[in-house]
Amino acid sequence: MKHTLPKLPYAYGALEPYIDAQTMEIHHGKHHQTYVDKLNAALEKYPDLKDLPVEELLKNLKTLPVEDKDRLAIGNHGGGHFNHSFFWQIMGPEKAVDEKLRDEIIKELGSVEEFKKLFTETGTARFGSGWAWLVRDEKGKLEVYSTPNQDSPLTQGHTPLITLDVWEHAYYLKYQNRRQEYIDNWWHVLKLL
Ligand code: MN3
Repeated sequence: MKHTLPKLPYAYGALEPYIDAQTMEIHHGKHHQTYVDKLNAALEKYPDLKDLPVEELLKNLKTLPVEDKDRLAIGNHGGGHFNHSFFWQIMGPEKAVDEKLRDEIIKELGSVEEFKKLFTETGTARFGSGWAWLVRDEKGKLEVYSTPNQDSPLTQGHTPLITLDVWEHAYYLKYQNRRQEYIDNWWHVLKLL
């Protein structure tokens, strides 16, 4: 089984004006596709791993029976594949509020506004390329943090709930160096809250 690029659940222009169609087309069609291709290439010599879903590869990354350079490639490109697949799904042109998640955020983090402020600060402060996350940790508690590069919370045993790509390729065409403005606008297309 080869890993494949998932179809976007909406048109490239559906998140306008907050995320422009050209950025979406390049981000999904080129960047994400490249992670899928390179993940498949890294798995070529491991037939036993070829049928594992990307989530399982990432959850078990530290103990996969592979050479270290391949572990790095599977983490980078598998992370890139999973993180983007997840990211596309939580966005949309229309809100589909997850009331249960909303209530949990209010209970554990004070309010939706406080969560947004913390998440925005976390994404803005990530040095270089990476992702901001809201996760459920191994004890069931909500946590907000960022990861570098394509590192995935799955590898730490955490369950992703919300994520934001803060690599420059996610926003540079429209926002150039204005990451904070990209994040502020992104809340409009996060469908869950
Ligand atoms: Mn990206």
